[in-house]
Amino acid sequence: MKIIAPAIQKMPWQEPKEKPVDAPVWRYGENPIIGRNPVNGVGRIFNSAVVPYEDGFIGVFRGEQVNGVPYIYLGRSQDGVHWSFDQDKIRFVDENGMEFMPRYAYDPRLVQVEGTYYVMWCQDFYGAAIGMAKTKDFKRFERLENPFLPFNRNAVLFPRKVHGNFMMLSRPSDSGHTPFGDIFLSESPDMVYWGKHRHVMGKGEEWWQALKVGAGASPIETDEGWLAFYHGVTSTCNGYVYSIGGAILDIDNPSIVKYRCENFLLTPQEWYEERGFVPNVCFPCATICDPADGRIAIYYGAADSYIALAFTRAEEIGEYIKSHSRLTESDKEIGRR
Ligand code: BMA
Repeated sequence: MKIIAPAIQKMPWQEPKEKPVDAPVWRYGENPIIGRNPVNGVGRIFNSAVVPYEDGFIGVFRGEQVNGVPYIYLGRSQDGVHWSFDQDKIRFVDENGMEFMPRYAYDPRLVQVEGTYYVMWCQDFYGAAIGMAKTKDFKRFERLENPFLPFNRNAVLFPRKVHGNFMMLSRPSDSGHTPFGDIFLSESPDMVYWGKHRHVMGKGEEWWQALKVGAGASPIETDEGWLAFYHGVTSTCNGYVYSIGGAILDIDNPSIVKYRCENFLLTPQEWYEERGFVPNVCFPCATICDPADGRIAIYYGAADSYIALAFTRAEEIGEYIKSHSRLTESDKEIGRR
């Protein structure tokens, strides 16, 4: 499997200490890369997204303020591993340049499409829904129309248009800690009007993803389809457990799942994943990839308390997903009923 993406100057990377036993995904040895109290007034940073920018990296970070309300903070890094953050949260403006501050903002994703960077997150729109903004310079963040009706979360834009339209995954749900959820796909010619909604994938029969699923990182274009890292959730007598799953979506009709790995790729097992504000959470939100040699770095939130980094290679993860693929009936459909 070959990655189709712009060349990258720098790549956060570490070879595995030992060959992984199951999925070819290994953790960074110095995890977590962002610890507690990273900024004045912010107790925890997690579930955040990064992109290459200028001669380093930039990202939008979920900062849990000390009043308990999440907001989005801007961070910069030279190597993708060590991050510094703006002390103040991002100040969004509306179409007229007037300040626009959502009541709360969490689980941001960040995707560049045709030279513009789009931020999407969960905010209050009479209940949990998707908020969006665009920026070209990471100074002015202008809000866009809310793309979907409430309730919805985990919106993730594709890195390029398909058939001339922007494509976005999302996960309609309820307003709470929703005990259900499938991933859907919607398209838009202009980032304002969204339609042609399609079902992509629902929960799996495998127990680790038997409760709900949600889109994670922006899908990676490859010569075999869109490589999508998502989260799968199981419900235990002690609460939800979030693992990272992998699927390959059809390149022209991404609502069709070509391969879906029956095994999780990463599940909570290290202290920073098992112990924290919400134990047992691995929540992927972004990847950085090197198309030259297929290296992929996965950024994931750990236990709603930290950010951690894991690595894989396109060739190996592609083989693993394909050789352990198990599709449900609805995965194979175009997703329109
Ligand atoms: C989900 C979201 C995530 C969080 C996860 C586990 O519903 O709120 O932000 O990481 O629960 O608590």
